[in-house]
Amino acid sequence: MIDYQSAQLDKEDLKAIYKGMDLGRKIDERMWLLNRAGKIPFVISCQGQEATQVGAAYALEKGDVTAPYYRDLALVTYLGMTPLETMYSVFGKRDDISSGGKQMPSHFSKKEIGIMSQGSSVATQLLHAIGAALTFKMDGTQQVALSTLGEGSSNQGDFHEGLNFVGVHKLPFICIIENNQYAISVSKDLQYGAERLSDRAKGYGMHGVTVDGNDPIAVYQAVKEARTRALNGEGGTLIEAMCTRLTAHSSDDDDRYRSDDIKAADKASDCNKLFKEYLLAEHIADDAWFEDIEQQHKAIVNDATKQAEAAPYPDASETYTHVYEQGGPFNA
Ligand SMILES: Cc1ncc(C[n+]2csc(CCOP(=O)(O)OP(=O)(O)O)c2C)c(N)n1
Ligand SMILES: [Mg+2]
Repeated sequence: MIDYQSAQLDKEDLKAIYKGMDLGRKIDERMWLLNRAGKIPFVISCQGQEATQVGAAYALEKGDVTAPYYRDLALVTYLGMTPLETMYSVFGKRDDISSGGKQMPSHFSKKEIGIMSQGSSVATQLLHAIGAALTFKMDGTQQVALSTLGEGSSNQGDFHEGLNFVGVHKLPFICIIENNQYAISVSKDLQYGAERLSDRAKGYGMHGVTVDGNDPIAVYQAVKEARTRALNGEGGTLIEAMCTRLTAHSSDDDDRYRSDDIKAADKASDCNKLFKEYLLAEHIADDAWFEDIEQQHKAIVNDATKQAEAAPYPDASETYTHVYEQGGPFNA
């Protein structure tokens, strides 16, 4: 971990960051159990990327806008998506705030806290956030837009076109590549030839930096600095956060392409475990504090699970709500 004082964080900040990481992990772990028990159809996991996600979210301010990607459960939870809202979504229940239980889960959106709507086509979310950044620049407001994506998705045309636009117009935009080194089964060596994806920033006219994505303090510092630059009119930043995908790509992927040795090594770099060890070693929190947080989060996740499981599914009459303006082909 980098020195937290040099990042202008104090011990309470670090505890708040850990809490965010732990809550994200606990919701995610529950989702896998529910999936394997046949209760929810699909999980795509944030596990191993919580340090990047919460470190980044911690550096944002009210009024900033995010266009996250499907792995960002810890990020959106920290920003204010409640565990119950997440559970409604994964159960496909009517009260799901993103789609009324009709989209795949993990297409996060929550207008009140600036989370933009998204779909599954990777990298499209960048363009939405860059549009928001253009608005901030035109209106002269003190806001930034942040978008995230995986390293595999950074080979999409949307990424290159979007970041080029950011560079041309010096937009208040922050892009984080959560580089977990796999795009489903394809390892990073078969995805790109560059040594560091942040080097691409130079070609767009942006600032670029690669950070240890297992260190929430380093990610926080990088996003904080990017935010300051953006608000000073110095344009966008591309941050590559090196992290580890601790699970299979999704609940539909058996992950046999990673050897047991690789999986064991990945487990050892679990960011939540490493940050907990750091907080204990630095005497920032003790075992009793961690035990208390665990219990609190378990109770929150239990309540959310029970409530969402008991909630109603959407009615068939709602099939076309928010899909067709006129209420669907039968009513057009
Ligand atoms: C435009 C598009 N092409 C392909 C897919 C199928 N797809 C979904 S996730 C994924 C891999 C993305 O890998 P990466 O960007 O590294 O993100 P990660 O899942 O590793 O976090 C692919 C190819 C898609 N959703 N959208
Ligand atoms: Mg990846």
